[in-house]
Amino acid sequence: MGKNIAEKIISAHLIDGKMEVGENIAIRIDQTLTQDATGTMSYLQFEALGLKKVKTELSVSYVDHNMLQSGFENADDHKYLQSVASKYGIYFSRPGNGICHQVHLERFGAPGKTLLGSDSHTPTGGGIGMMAMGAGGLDVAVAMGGGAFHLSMPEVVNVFLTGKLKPFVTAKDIILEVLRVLSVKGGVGRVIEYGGPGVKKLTVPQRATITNMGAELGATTSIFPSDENTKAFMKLQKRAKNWVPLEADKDAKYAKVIKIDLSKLEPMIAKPHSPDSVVKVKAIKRVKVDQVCIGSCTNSSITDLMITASLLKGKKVHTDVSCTISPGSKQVFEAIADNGALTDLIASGARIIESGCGPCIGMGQAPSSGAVSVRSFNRNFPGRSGTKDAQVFLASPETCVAAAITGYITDPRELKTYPKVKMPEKMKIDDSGILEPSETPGKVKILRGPNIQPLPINTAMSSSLEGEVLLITGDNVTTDHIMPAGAKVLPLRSNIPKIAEFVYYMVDSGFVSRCKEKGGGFIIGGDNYGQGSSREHAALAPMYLGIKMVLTKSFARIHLANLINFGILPLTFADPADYKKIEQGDKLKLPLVSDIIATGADLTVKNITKKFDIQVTYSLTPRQVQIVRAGGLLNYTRGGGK
Ligand code: MIC
Ligand code: SF4
Repeated sequence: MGKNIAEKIISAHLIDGKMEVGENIAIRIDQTLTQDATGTMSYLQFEALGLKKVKTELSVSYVDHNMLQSGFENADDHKYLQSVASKYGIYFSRPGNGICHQVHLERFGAPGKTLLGSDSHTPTGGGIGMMAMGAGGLDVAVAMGGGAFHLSMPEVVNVFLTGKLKPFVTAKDIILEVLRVLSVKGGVGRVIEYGGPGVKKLTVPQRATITNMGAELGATTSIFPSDENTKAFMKLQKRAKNWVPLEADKDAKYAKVIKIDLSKLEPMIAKPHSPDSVVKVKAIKRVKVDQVCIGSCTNSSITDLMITASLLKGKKVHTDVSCTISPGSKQVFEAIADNGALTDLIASGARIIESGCGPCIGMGQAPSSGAVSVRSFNRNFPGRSGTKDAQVFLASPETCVAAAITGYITDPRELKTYPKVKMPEKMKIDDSGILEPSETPGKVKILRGPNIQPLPINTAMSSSLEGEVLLITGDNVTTDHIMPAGAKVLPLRSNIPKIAEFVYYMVDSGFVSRCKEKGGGFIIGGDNYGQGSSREHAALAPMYLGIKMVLTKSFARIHLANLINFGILPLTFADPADYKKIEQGDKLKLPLVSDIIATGADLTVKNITKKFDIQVTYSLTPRQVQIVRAGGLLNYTRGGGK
């Protein structure tokens, strides 16, 4: 039987398990990437493994998130990351060299390879036919140590593209349409594989926009074939030797096919506060805009910025709008400087920011109170911009420019002439922003500033669990709700005791003190609990506060794995209707839970306060059961577990 692209890559990397949907499989990881906000923890964990060198084909450490240096913390982390990389055989992409996903696509990614990254937008690599997945920092540390990546075999959904995009309709509108159709949980347990004649009409940067924002579907990853366009991109990067063709077999099977006629698409926009709140731009009437931000790992390629510059050329940003532009990489930044496009951007009144994540993660440029911000980014969760009551919309760079010029959310087709921007035929390749690992690693001293605190380690699970419900959340709670980012909190990523003070603080400022007062307890969640980022701090910090169990209607993939990795028991309601019967403050008991999950027997949670039993399920593999019982993956590995 024929194979689709995902099956081809998985079978070539399969170490353990059967490739049947839902089965637990283990695959070999060729490449890893980390970024600074998750990287310090990941390297502390790698150090704890006690190895001399990474065992992957290639590992890269990027600095792109924690770029504001308003205190010593971020700068300390950068030094630590640089020294660790040098010592352990890891390439180091310096601050200013660009956003991890953009730079990895340009300089390191290769079709047919597996890539595991401690960032949820790692699937960007799917734009060149990689099987690229996001994971918690601990899973990435294990992969750097040569360990397999364990996942449940996803089902593969085909998005079949026909036709050609019309002027002012973009790759961003394609992924926004997919999000409209599938929703933020529509990709859970799935790989989204693109195919059909429409694929040929999309360049690599366009494909990468789509695979990048596939993270918002909750998908395991998204992937495109590797074809002539991929080859042209690799050639442009002077890496043609890394190109291999990759396509689905003619008789490949898919769990579902979604057809999109590109010629029928129109400019789309995601309304506050979810990437799947998608409507046509023209449906939004007279919304005044305060801020426009162009950039992020979704839309900061050379073509994105060339289109932005061409549309802004000779125009001025509206006086009521603050417009920022952050190039995705030093390569892109230099190219627009060399060809003069940067001058057009500066002349328009746009504010140019260094290459990095910047406003996307609330690292500066927080909008004014109640502001409307239109961004070419991928997430618009409440408060993520740094301003609690800001209204963030997500759209293409074209729609962003239309808003920047007119001061209102405007269909970009009103700008009339669509610039003819093609992929450049040549790019200047200068890898001076990427440092090679040391040839004398024994001499490298690891630099640990006071911001880098030891990793807290959980204790083994106790035989029974008892405690209070400390919080009940709704559906689609994001890791931005659980463990907020932003300029104030991000610098504490290497300091769990300090960052733990901010768990859920935008949602319920009393949560942390309740945890302390009650000596820990439980969280009850709705559907798709923990969607969004890969940040393991959203599990690690609650663990530090004594959270032992999270009971939900369903979980998002990466957060579920992170809870298990840090020894928090993830359970789901057998009957979702029971969710409504629990109240904050209820006392719950799970008698002999450790033994019960070890045998795989049915599990009941007792509500002592309201005197009723709740049937729960735990879809944990035998290995995951052992990890949770041990109090997390580090304890499990130290105890000899594989
Ligand atoms: C994000 O976009 O939310 C982040 C910040 O890149 C996160 C990683 C992190 O929290 O450090 C992600 O996407 O995984
Ligand atoms: Fe950075 Fe934003 Fe991309 Fe996350 S989504 S990696 S914060 S640019």
